[in-house]
Amino acid sequence: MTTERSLVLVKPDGVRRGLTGQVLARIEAKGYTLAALQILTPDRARLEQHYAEHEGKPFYEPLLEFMSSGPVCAVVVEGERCIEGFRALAGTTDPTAAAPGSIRGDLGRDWGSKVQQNIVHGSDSPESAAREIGIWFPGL
Ligand code: DAT
Ligand code: MG
Repeated sequence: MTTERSLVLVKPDGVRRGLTGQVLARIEAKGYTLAALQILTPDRARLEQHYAEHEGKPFYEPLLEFMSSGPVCAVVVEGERCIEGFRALAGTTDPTAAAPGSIRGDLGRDWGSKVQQNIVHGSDSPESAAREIGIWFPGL
């Protein structure tokens, strides 16, 4: 058994477009559990922590601006190998290139901005998941 937890975000573009329910439905249809959930507009301090690995990259400032532009839905997803599994459900970072059938492939589009507005975030490793869950759900 390798039951894992992953930190998933429905980003401001997903919430704004009314896609939160579809994203959660895909997670549940895959057999994963929603262990915790909250809707909030993240402040810069939280986003600096969350995206620390990307500091200094050309898309970093537009990314933080976009991510603080409205409510996000933060979710702790639980399930067998759900970290890799949710990344597969999400599809690749660029929504234009993401495979049809994936969240980004089916629902995302290129908005021509400096940052990919690709609907969802999912942790990329068990270490990232533990770190990110601590940022969004301290004490969980
Ligand atoms: P992912 O969200 O697929 O894990 P990432 O961690 O490399 O991708 O980057 C975090 C976010 O930053 C990503 O969801 C969208 C944005 N981003 C990444 N690379 C980008 C690029 N080359 N141009 C514009 N935005 C980018
Ligand atoms: Mg990432």
